[in-house]
Amino acid sequence: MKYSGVLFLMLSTLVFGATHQVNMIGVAYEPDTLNITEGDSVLWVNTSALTHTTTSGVSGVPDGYWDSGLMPPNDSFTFHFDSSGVFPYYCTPHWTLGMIGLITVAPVGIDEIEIAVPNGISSLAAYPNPFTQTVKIDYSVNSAGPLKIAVYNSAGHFVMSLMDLETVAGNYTSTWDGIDAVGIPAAPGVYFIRAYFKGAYLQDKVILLK
Ligand SMILES: [Cu+2]
Repeated sequence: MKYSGVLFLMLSTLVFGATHQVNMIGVAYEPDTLNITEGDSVLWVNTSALTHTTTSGVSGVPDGYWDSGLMPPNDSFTFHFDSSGVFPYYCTPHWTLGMIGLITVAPVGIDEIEIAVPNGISSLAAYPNPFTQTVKIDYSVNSAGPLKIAVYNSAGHFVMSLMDLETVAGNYTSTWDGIDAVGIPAAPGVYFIRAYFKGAYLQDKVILLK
């Protein structure tokens, strides 16, 4: 009984999350970049006198996550983000004028869970370290389950996803070529490579040299 309040709190966080608003002003999204957490929603509001869309994808090519369709002035559209990752989007009539946006969704509990669970990932090693071009990441998984590996910068911000799929037990290697999720070379510095598995993660610190 004493756990029911905690459980309800967890469920309501998962179900409702937070809602972040993006205004459509002129031919721009404001803000045009947004960092949110898994389970959050984004509400786009057309506060301009033009008709816009919010359409997930790049350079006028939709990727199917969401598409508001044409939004006349004062119209709004909401999308719920139930998985982490990087989601570029654009306005169908105005992307050629630079009306594009980016939403980065961090996994839940990123700063809260730091211990690998038993029967999870038993090792994670990145090499060479420091590196200049490409770093390899060797890791071992002891059981089947969903595995995510991603790169974060020294401020804890998401940089790039390296793997996101269902694995079976075994030894694996991933590589990171120093490019971020939108294709821009990452600045030299310290990065963390994290492998998420069954609610916990292991990480290795790597240094990218110029
Ligand atoms: Cu537009």
